[in-house]
Amino acid sequence: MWQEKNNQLVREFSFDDFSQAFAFMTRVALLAEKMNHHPYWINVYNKVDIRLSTHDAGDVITDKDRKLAAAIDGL
Ligand code: H2B
Repeated sequence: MWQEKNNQLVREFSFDDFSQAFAFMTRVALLAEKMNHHPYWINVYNKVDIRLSTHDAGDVITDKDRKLAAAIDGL
């Protein structure tokens, strides 16, 4: 589940392999573009570590982050 850490909504996703992780990232990227809200993320092989905050609001968690997190969970 998503956790609040250092003014970021964070969650780590694990997949079977890199291909699945990257496919997930592609879907998140399309969501992010649609919502005009973009993730900070780190991908290493089958793991995708996502950290959401709103830069425009001074790098804090806003409703935009909560909505993107919910949309990612809905994929
Ligand atoms: N993504 C995130 N995570 N935070 C923002 O403040 C933000 C963004 N701002 N995506 C958007 C784009 C802004 O820079 C554009 C100009 O709308």
